[in-house]
Amino acid sequence: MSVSDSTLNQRIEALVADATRSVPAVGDLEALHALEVDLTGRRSLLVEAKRELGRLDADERRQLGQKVNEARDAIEELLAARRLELVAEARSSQLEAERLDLTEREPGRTGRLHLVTQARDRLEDVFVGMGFTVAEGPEVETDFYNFEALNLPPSHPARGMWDTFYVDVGEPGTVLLRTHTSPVQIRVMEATEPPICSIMPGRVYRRDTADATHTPVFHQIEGLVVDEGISFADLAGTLDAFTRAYFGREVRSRLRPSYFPFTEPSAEYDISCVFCAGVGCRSCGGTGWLELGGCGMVHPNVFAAVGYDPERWTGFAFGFGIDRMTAQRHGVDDLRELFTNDVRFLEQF
Ligand code: 2NM
Repeated sequence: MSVSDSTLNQRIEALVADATRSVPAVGDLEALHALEVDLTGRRSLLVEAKRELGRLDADERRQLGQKVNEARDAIEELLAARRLELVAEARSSQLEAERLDLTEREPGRTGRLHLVTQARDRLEDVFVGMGFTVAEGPEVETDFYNFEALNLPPSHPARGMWDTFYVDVGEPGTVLLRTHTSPVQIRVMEATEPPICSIMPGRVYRRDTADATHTPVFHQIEGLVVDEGISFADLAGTLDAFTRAYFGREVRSRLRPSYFPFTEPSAEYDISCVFCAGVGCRSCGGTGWLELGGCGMVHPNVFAAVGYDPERWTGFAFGFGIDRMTAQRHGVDDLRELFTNDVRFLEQF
């Protein structure tokens, strides 16, 4: 081995030793790139040594060549490892810098859930306690899920019961904002075999002018139970158990005949007035009862639309408005208050 190539050998070893200390200590990607140029670039020792190889005899060339390659591999591995670390650090500090705090809480004040959200959470708790699962679905729906599968073909006169917002997508009249959460029940039935015992809470849309008793956006909760041998008595018992669990043991429920295209028979669901215990007061218009929602036995055509055999399965469904029920309970006499989001109103609850 010549003098020059044994010095080269030592310098390469020193270079690797130096890189082993310096590369992991580099603080940012720019500095890492500069160090990479120093260590492996055109003017680096490794490239210089490669050039020297030509002047060596075969044996020495092989030895030094191997040395250079090993050194390059080791250094590139160090660089790659540090680059990975720095990229990860840069990414997480960027994420941290761009993070948006959407809570908007003032120091020393605790935020709260919106009144409607509180009501929805409690409704879910009560139903889950009774064995229901919670299902959700899209707010932008098709005519099929919102109407047709619910026994409302295009010609059905009862379609006028819902003032629908249509979305300007596809064929006119095919895409809409759901007018009730029932399309979620259709989706659940399509996706699973009975037994089904689910509730579907969520936001729904009707083309109404906002006034004290109407808002174009509101919240519903619907329930669906399907199995063999489900009867109207199961419907009445379930709603009664819910009434007592949610409103209190002393509150009673009753059903009155009604009409919905998707249920037969159909009924209105009332509870005894929670303000006057059924005696009659201003809140219940002197009747002693508060109207909560509707219900009924799922129409055989609805089962047929989702591919269930109507001869085998029976079931009931019910639905009511969360906003109205909550407003009534808290003596809010204008539903618009729920969506104006004036904190002076909201922080009362
Ligand atoms: C209501 C009242 C009565 C209902 C029925 C169905 C389905 F999908 F099973 F046919 N979903 N929702 C229903 C029945 C909803 O809300 C006032």
